[in-house]
Amino acid sequence: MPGSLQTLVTGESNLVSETPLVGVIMGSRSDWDTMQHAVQKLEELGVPHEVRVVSAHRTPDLLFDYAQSAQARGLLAIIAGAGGAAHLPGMVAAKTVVPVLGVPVQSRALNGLDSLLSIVQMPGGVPVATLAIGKAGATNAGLLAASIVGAHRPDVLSALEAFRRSQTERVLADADPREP
Ligand code: RP5
Repeated sequence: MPGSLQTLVTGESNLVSETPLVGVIMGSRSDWDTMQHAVQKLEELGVPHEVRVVSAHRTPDLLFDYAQSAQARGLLAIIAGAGGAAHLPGMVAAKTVVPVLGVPVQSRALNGLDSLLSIVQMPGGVPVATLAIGKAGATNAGLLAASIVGAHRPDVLSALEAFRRSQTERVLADADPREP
């Protein structure tokens, strides 16, 4: 295993107590404001996960190591967020059959339209499940990854169902928009 990946697997700061089932990666630390919402959902739903900056352009070798070893390490889904020329999700998908969920980060220059188009327009044969731009996309990526994990983990599926129920109940209990 390459040194950089060894650090990822053994580095305490990146690990929860269980073997990660979902990898959350992002092109830059500056993506964290957005990507934290995916991680928040994984935490709420009890999904073992790892978090790491992996840049398609600045650390391409790490990207290849990460994607190539993902399946063997037991990852069931990879959430990949990036902004601008957002090649990370597509390049990861090119190197693994683990499902990749792409989150377009809202860029300053073009409001995330560049990120969205970079991620969504994959050639047929190499899929990336592309989410909405920004916080909503990151949140939904966390929920979608939990659904994938839920097929193997009944506890995660139950947590996801409970989340949906409580969301519905919250809306029904507060249905009059004129009330503060
Ligand atoms: C992308 O470039 C990253 O995903 C980030 O959204 C964007 C800008 O990166 P920084 O210059 O802020 O590191 O690769």
